[in-house]
Amino acid sequence: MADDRQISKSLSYWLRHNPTAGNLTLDPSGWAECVAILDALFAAKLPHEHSDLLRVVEGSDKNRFEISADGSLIRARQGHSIAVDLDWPRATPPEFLFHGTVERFLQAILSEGLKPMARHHVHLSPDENTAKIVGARRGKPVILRIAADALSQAGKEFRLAGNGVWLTDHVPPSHIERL
Ligand code: HQG
Repeated sequence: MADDRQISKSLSYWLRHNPTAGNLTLDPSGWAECVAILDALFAAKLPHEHSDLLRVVEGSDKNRFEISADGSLIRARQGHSIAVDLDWPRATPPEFLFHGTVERFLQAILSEGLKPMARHHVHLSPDENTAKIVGARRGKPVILRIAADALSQAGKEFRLAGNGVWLTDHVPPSHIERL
């Protein structure tokens, strides 16, 4: 439904980048009150029942949002450009993780490594197919294979977000291979 897509886009914008635009306050871990979100949806002339919010959160293809156990709070699982402490657990990655990008970024990536750019972390996918979908947002996808286990053993910190996306601060060129 077109409205659901617009609700999802608005949630992404408010919860990752600009809470003020929705008149919202986020706590240090990025949570906003569901009630405040319903008000923001109302102000944006979008469907604003609690059920509308739940439907969009549950229908998100990438599990972008998380509702607190008591149902009163909502946050984006990752992708922020504003400062939030996401407190995802440190985890030991599998041997390889994947990153989907496009040809025009390759030269920079292979010389300076993968950088978070506008986000807080480099986002890595658990499988090639997911990486392909991520890369395809920008054009013909190029898949990079990351030697994640080797990096982890060398002390690099990896965190696993609730939706299966792996987060880290930087991937050096030495551990990137183009597939
Ligand atoms: C590239 C979406 C030049 C990087 C997706 C990427 C994902 C460099 C772009 C999630 C570089 C950043 C994240 C360097 C990295 N020089 N370019 N040194 N290092 N890049 O969107 O990984 O729909 O911030 O390859 O599905 O594409 O938002 O990161 O192309 O899960 O929920 O710089 O966002 O999910 O782009 O995507 P992004 P991403 P959502």
